[in-house]
Amino acid sequence: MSELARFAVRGVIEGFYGTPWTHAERLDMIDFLSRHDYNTYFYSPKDDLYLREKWMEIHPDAAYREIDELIRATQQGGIRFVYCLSPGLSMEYSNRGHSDRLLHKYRSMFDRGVRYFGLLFDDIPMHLLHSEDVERYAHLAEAHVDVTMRVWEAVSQWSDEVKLVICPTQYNGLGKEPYIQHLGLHLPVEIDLFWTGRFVCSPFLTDGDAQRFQKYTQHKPLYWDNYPVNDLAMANELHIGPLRHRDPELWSHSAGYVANAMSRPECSKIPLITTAAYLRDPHGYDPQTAWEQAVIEVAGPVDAAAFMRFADNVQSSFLNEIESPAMMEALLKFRFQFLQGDRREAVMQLQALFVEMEESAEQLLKGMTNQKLAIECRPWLEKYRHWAKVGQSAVGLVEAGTSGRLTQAAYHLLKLKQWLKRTERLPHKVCGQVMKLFVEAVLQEVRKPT
Ligand code: LTM
Repeated sequence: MSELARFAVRGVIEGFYGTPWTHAERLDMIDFLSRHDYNTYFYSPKDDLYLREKWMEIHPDAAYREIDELIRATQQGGIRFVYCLSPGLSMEYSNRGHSDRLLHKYRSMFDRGVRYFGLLFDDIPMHLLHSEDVERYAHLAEAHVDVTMRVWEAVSQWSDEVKLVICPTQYNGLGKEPYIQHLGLHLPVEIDLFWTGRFVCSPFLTDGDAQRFQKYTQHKPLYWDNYPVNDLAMANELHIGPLRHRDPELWSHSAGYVANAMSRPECSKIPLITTAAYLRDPHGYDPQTAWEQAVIEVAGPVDAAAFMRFADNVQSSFLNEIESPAMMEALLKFRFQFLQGDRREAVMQLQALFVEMEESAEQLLKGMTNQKLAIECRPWLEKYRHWAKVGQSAVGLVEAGTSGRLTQAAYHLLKLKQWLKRTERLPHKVCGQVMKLFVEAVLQEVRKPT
């Protein structure tokens, strides 16, 4: 790897909607980040009231004690702690009292050792909310520049080491939209701008898009990548697949890369290890290899094989076009072999696969070494076990039906319908559409007149 191929910021943001990480989980994550060559942790859970809804109020004493401990842990681990506030739901940008409140909170963190601050305006309306602001500013971007400059002028006086990042309200697109251009052209280049790429969740992050962003805003984007986060509409997906489709030269066209994690920290570690591999060596990055290593590290060597079988079926996300690849291959092989005439062998092999699937699920549900991982994955593991049962009944039906054992076939058909109903009640995404299509094909055969 070239020594220069290095993202300046290699970060993780606790920036999701949903239950924030616990204090113990944060400490563990900071240790994890330090061991995997990340250098920045952004403290910004959307549902921490004191960072967003009650942004004006100071944190309770107990929270300050925990934050002190987090700051110490980041200092010891060589990680920068970024304290982010999201005032946009209620802030009057023209109100000096409001910006003084912001500064008061940033100052309390500066006095605790924090040198990197975030001012986040994401997920608020694209228009001005208060009549005073409407009178004072031509548009939202002008207000955001004004308040950002007020903050920057104060915090940059505190120390030369202070850094500031803004999350624009429009944080995705082409980079040449009027709002983001206005921000870019009116804010000094030392202030970083978060950018999620073309979309909120961008399937691809490309050098070309980064260059265009810089051309129009005069800033290199600081990538806020919404992977592996799985909040809101993605809540039924478990993003434990590897990072994909990030260009290898992105490091040179960006101010850095920050991954938005899931509210499930132990699960997040799997994709975050693959992300660390990408950040370490973007040109040499191979998603599959990094992923296999990540699973061994997080699930542990005893459970790695079973977990990998499970994980192969839990890859649904905006990054991944192919769902359940191994299962898909096995089903295609089955179909081919079955039609070619070696029916017994085809049935035996597919039944063995579904039995192994159930055994893997049982192993992971009952006694996984990494208990926390098992707890976080439980709903998806349950669904995986259910699909194994569906699969076994379906194969049983095919086998009995094609060998003329009609009583057994009726029994398997009943079982299949029962398991299918139970499985489809579970909302979590496992096996994508692959198992469902297989079962539908089997049921269609059954419905055919003899
Ligand atoms: O992406 C950004 C900048 N903001 C929010 C995140 O807090 C949220 O986690 C993601 C994913 O739902 N989407 C957002 O809009």
